[in-house]
Amino acid sequence: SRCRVAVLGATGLVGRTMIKVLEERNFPVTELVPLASSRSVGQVVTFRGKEFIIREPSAEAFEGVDIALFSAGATASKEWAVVAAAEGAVVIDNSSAFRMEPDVPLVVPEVNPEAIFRADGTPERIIANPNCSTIQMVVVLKPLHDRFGVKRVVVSTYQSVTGKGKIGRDALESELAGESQEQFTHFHQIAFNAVPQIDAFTDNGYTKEEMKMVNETRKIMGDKSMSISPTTVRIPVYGGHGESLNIELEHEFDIDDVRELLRTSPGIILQDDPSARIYPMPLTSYERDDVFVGRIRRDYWHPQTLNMWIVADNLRKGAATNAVQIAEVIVNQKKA
Ligand code: 11C
Repeated sequence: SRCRVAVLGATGLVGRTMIKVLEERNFPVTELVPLASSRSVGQVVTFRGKEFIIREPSAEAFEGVDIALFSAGATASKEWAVVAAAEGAVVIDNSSAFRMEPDVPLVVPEVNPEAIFRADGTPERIIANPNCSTIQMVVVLKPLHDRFGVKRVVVSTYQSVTGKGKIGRDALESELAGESQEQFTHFHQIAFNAVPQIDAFTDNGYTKEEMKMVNETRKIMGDKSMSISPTTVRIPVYGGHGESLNIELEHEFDIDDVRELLRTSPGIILQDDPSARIYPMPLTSYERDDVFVGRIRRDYWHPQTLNMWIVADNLRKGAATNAVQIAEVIVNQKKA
């Protein structure tokens, strides 16, 4: 059967990764429609050995599109999601434009795949892909919550420069090469540094990135009572976001049960053998689709609380892979 897939933002870091992930996972694309802003028109992307020319988005470009993956920023999403949906596409939107809209599902397939569908079994027309730092955390919280009840999470992030897209990657590269900074619009050097601000501050003293972790997590987990206490930090790495988690549970646990539970949960790879220096790192999670979990241990002072360290490739599970997995759930239920 036909599956025409549009990618809006096809020349960005996430858009390119979406196209790569569609190819790698053998997604049943019958036609690829790569779209981007006028700046990128005429550039080519390669998919399954064939070159495709980038076009600008328009109602016509979305005609006959079944699935539209959006990663061109919130402004473009607000402009084009309704247009694509009116043309009959299911839009899977990686921007923050619709995430907190009550009628728009916010989905991580390991956690709440059922939210994709309406009561009549058809998929919603617009589905939001969460923020990268939220996605990797909820993949780990979900099995813990189902089994032990998660009460409170204190999380500190160590986020890759690629979260800012090409600008972030280029800034680090040029700083490491000792080049002038004038072309970049950031406030602090990131090379050899750590910056405890991602996105703008809100009135409550937390950044927007931190409030995404609070609000998106509660929506995806369907639990408004869970308290999340985040500090988000940019560090000079490529390849993945790290998160240190301190998780207070409602019920007592055995640490080996926790390890076994996470080892067998979907989307997780356990890398937890400290004596052999095995634990997750951005370099080793790079270009992988899973969430890597290690350093699992009981909080020394609070016996009903866990500590762990998790890493995922923010362009993959944090963005492109999660969006393609949502599309996979839709295509697979059509087949069933
Ligand atoms: C970062 N998490 O690492 C951000 C990027 O809401 O999709 C993704 C922003 C978003 O800078």
